Amino acid sequence: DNMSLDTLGIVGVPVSKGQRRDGTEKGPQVLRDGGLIEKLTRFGWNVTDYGDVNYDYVDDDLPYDHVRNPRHIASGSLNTADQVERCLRAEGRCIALGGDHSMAIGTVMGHARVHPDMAVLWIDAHADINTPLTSESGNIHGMPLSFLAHELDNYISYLPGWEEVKPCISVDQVAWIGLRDVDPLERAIVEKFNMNSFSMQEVDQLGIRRVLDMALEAVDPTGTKPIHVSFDVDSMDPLYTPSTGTPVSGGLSLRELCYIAEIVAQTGRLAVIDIAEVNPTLGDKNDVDLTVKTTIDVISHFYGQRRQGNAPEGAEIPLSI
Ligand code: B3U
Ligand code: MN
Ligand code: MN
Repeated sequence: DNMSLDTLGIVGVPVSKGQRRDGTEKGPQVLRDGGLIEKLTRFGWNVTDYGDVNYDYVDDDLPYDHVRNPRHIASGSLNTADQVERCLRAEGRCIALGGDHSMAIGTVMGHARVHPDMAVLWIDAHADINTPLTSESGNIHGMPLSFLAHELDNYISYLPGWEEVKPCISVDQVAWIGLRDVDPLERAIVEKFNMNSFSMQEVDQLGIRRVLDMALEAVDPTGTKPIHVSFDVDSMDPLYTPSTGTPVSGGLSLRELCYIAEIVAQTGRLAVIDIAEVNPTLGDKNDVDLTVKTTIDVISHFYGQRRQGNAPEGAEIPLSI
């Protein structure tokens, strides 16, 4: 393939039916309108926009048990997987703009077709590992990891339309950062499979530097694996990203996200990043503007922006004479 080192693809994943509120389907557009692509271009990236993935409307997509919109999410997830795979093969890197966090079913499946050994950093207030049987809400955005992990296959009940959605990673490939709203049976899953969970408790106890070191050591001990960051903006404190469906106070600061982003960027191995749960229909104009600005800022740090500054290549400082 003709991937050069500085190419990057954008895939919009305008899904909102993984949870109850409309609005996350507008996430890709507000991030584009906020100048994301121009900003990435300024940091030297050759950006190709692959447009938005199709999430087809499905007639009579009745809840199965209490799981809402199962056929719609399954077909959209398969489309997302195809598009992320295509983008990754052509560009080498992909930014998936969501969309609620059910988007990650498709992005991780697509990524796994190209790099099955990827390391996944799941940055979120929530664990998103409910199965259809443990979920109290019936919202699929709280379940993506249960569908993705081989070890949970036996715990997944039948869902209509899900025949082609198959697990593609191991629980050992995942580390969470930022957890602070985990359901009791989700915690039971974390403990049963001895998963890598770094909640806000560990962030407070150890600091973001050690937490990130430990998380990367757990999922990428050799420092060689392609990295998938699944960034739910509700991982951040609602002070910074208020326009999101399930804000939880006591979250990661902008500085902690910038730190994670700069260190991940330094590895040179960030292959796919999901941007999940931006909902521009929640809050007032200030809230939406702040959420979009913060999110674009964080993305920029994942793609080379550094707080110490970035000198242009071959910069010449003007002499006075
Ligand atoms: N764990 C709950 C709540 C939740 C998960 N993800 C979000 N909220 N954003 C659930 O619905 O599964
Ligand atoms: Mn999430
Ligand atoms: Mn969340």
